[in-house]
Amino acid sequence: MEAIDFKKIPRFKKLPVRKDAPAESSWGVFGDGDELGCLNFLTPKGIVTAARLVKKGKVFRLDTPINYAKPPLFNRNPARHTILSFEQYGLLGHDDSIDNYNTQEGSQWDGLGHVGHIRHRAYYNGVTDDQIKDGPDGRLSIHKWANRFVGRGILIDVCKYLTDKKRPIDPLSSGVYSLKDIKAALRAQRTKIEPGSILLVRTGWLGAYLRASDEQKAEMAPLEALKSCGVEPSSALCEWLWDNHFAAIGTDCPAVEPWPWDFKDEGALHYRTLSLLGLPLGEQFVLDDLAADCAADKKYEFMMVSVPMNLEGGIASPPNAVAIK
Ligand code: UVW
Repeated sequence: MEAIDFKKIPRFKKLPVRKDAPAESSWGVFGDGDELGCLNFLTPKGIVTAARLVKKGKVFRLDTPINYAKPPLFNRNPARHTILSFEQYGLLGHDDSIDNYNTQEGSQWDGLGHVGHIRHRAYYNGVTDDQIKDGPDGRLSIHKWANRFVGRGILIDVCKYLTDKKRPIDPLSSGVYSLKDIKAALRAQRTKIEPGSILLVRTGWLGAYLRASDEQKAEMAPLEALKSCGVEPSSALCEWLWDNHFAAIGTDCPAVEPWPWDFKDEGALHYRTLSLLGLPLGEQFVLDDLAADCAADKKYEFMMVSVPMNLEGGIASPPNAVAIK
């Protein structure tokens, strides 16, 4: 992890810096071989500053329990957990086996190998499909983030903001939280953006999902049936994220952007962020308790520690994240 001169980072309007790179891409900004994208905005100085935000000793776990969604969304498979006994060796003891585990079955960071650009047929920084699949040290692997994801986190509770304004969005619809609403919520909270922050946006989806009946959960789980709110998938949103040097964006909804999104639409946020900017997307994060605490003490900033799985060649990971205040 290195210091970074934020003043030298080109503005979004000046992207791309490489002639052969797609429009609105950051390819080459951090070097042609870079695999970390916007995580480069997390710096040692940023970590020290983040640690100073710890005042109360309160810890908020941001991951759902494994297999929380029954059934998992997007036709993903549930994990099978078995407790294995050591009894045959004369030891009173156990260990675990988790089979069939999909790293995206619940809370997750989408790694930069999760989605490549539909037209450019390439992932962040021009990495090809073969380079991703090619063995244990695959390019853009999630294990390259395993000791990177620490810094100042901020929460924007746009769900609360719009609910307070009597303009709530139904989280279980494909409703859109606009950039205008997100900025207004930020102003209402009086939260300052600092370069190198990890942005969390509360949409209210996870709470609404958890309140649904078992039958409703079963009905909404398949990829073809799911409907979810999300943030505006626009160039303007990406400009705001990039020019403020956000390191990542995580939300409590299934796709950050509204679901369904059209895989043929180049304007989808998955393409704009993962493939073009190298900006990690976090989904199905647990934010309600953190949001309640932020509303109570009016402090929407905290230290965030996320330790993605050390899975060589991995595509995504549960965030293994905590916010500490
Ligand atoms: C897809 O968008 C396909 O998956 P996810 O929302 O988990 O990134």
